This record gives sequence, structure tokens and C-alpha cells, in this order.
Amino acid sequence: MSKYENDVLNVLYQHQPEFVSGQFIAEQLKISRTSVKKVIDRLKNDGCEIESIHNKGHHLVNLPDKWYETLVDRLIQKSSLIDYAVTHETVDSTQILAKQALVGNQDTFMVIADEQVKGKGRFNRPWASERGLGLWTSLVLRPNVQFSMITTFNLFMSLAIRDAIQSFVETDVFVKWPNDIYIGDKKVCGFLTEMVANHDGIEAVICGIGINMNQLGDHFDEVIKDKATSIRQHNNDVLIDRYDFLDVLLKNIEHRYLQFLSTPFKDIKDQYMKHSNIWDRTLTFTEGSKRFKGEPVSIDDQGFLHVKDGNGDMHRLMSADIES
Ligand code: BTX
Repeated sequence: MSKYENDVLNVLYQHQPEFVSGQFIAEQLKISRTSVKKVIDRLKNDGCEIESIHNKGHHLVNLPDKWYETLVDRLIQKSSLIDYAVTHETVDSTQILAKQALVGNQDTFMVIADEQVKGKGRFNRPWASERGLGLWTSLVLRPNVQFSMITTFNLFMSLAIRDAIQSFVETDVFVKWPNDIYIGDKKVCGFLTEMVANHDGIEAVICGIGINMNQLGDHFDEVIKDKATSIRQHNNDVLIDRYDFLDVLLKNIEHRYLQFLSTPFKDIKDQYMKHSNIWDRTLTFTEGSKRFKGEPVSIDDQGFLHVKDGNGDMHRLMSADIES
């Protein structure tokens, strides 16, 4: 998208739901009214619903299901979390792009895409990331902390994502230790954290977040249909406004990230445990080549999960794959 398309969209968005005259936009951006008209036509072609009325001007009615860098940037500027965003229509994986882009600089940023064609979960599992339906992003952060603190990073992030989703739905939203967010017995979000470190310490943490925002049941393929859900499905099937949701998510992540930097996990452990859905159940755990059934008992101050197996033996897990 050209600079002028971004700028005109920004002016229309700022004034929503009012009409803005072509003259006003032209003066603001120091371009001719003819250019404004051409740019508005291009935005309409791109899927923006803009009402244009003679003598009244232009009014942004609706945006298409895509991320506009200029609008994402508006949200980022409100927070101290990251410096900038890079938006894409289609990518293999935002995680791969983020890892490439963090080399040789100290920037904090987010890569966000309308669609991923090779979205990945943990252990290289596929992550379904259909165009326009979800929030597929990777955040590159640079926490100046000891390696040992990174085990709890995920737990702070899970609460941030959980709280953001909870503010859009009435049904209880749960964290499934260590990497998923659930509504009922279905997954609404999966995230993963990777780290780049050198002998001086942590260079970057890359947090890849996949949130199902606007899928209806039919949008999920056969393989995940019975185990995936979206925020929309718990909002009376009403579309979630992607920018409203991203705004809330970034605020929650900023809050929990600052908390992670300043507060030990033990101070939020009760909150975390209260919002977890793994208690009072026998589950199957896979950690590396080890696989066993057991019942989670607690989480310790370092974020490790304590599980009692059928023989009464205790296991202390840093990460694991958990099945019912
Ligand atoms: P995970 O390995 O815990 O979850 C992957 C499993 O979840 C799959 O095997 C499948 O059963 C199920 N699944 C796949 N897609 C979906 C979906 N859309 N909704 C619900 N369930 C699904 C969790 O991995 C971490 C996922 C991180 C995804 C983000 S998106 C942005 C970034 N880029 C990227 O490539 N990955 C991350």
C-alpha cells in the first residue's frame, strides 16, 4: 500500500464515523483533491467500504478483514511494548520472518499477517491460519533478565492473552499450561516462545501467538473442527473487530510484560492457577520420550508443573504436551 493510501486511511479512520471533505484531506496531506479522489478509489478497490457524498465528503463505514500497517501502528504508538509493526498479507510463518528480522539490531517489533500458509505450532505441528479470520503474530521482545526467569515468561503471557479474550466473551476462558488458551473444551489460542541467546545473555524472545478471532465452525478443517473454537463463536457469532481486539491484547501484554520484568511469578501464581483448566483431572503427559498418565497437583514458583502419576511418583515438568 502506498504512503498516500496509508495517510488517507488514517485520516478517515481518525474521524470515523464522521464525513471528512476531500478538501480537508488534501490540505492535511498537502496533496491535490484529484489525488485524494484517486487514493480513495484505490482504497475502495482494496475492500474498504467508504461512503462518498457530494458536498459532504467521505466516511469510512467498514474495513476489510485485513491488517493495515498504519492502523496497527496507531495502536502500537499507544504502548511502550514495541517500536513498530510489520504487516503482511500472506506469509509462510510470522515466526520465521520475525526470527530473520531480529538479527543485527536491537529493535522490538511485531510481525503480523492476514494469512500464514505454513503456520507452525510446537514440535513443528501445523497451525491453521486462514486468511482474515484470526490474529497471527510474532512479537520480538528484548527482556534484560536472567535465563532462569524465562521459564515463567509464558505464564505471564498466557494470563495476558486469557484476560484479553475474556473481555470479549462471557464464558470462562482458561489457560492450559503451558501454551494454550481454551474456551470450554476447545482451543481458541496457541502460542509459543522461542529465545535467541548468546554468551552475554538473552538477545531476543520471540512470542508467536495464534488467536482464532472470527471463524465459524465450518471454517475449521476436519482435523481440528472438534477441538478448535473462536472468540466470535462465544460472542453470539458477531464479528470481532480486529483492531479493537488487538488494542486490548497489546494493553494486556504490555501490562503482563512489565509485571514479568518486575514481579516474581509467585506473586501471580494464585491467579494463574485459578484460571487454569488442568486441575482435578487425570491427563496424559508427554515430555521428550517420557509419556505417562497423572494428575496435576500444583505449579511451583519457577513455573514448573508438579504431577502425581498412578504410582504416586511426582514429576516436575518445565514443558510438556498434555492430552485428556
Ligand atoms: P501446539 O503444537 O500446542 O498446537 C498445535 C495443534 O493445535 C495442532 O496439532 C492442531 O491439533 C491444533 N490446531 C492447529 N491449528 C489450530 C487452530 N487454528 N486452532 C485451534 N487448534 C489448532 C501451539 O502449538 C502454538 C501455535 C502458535 C501459532 C502462532 S501463529 C503466529 C506464529 N507463527 C507461527 O508459525 N506460529 C505462531
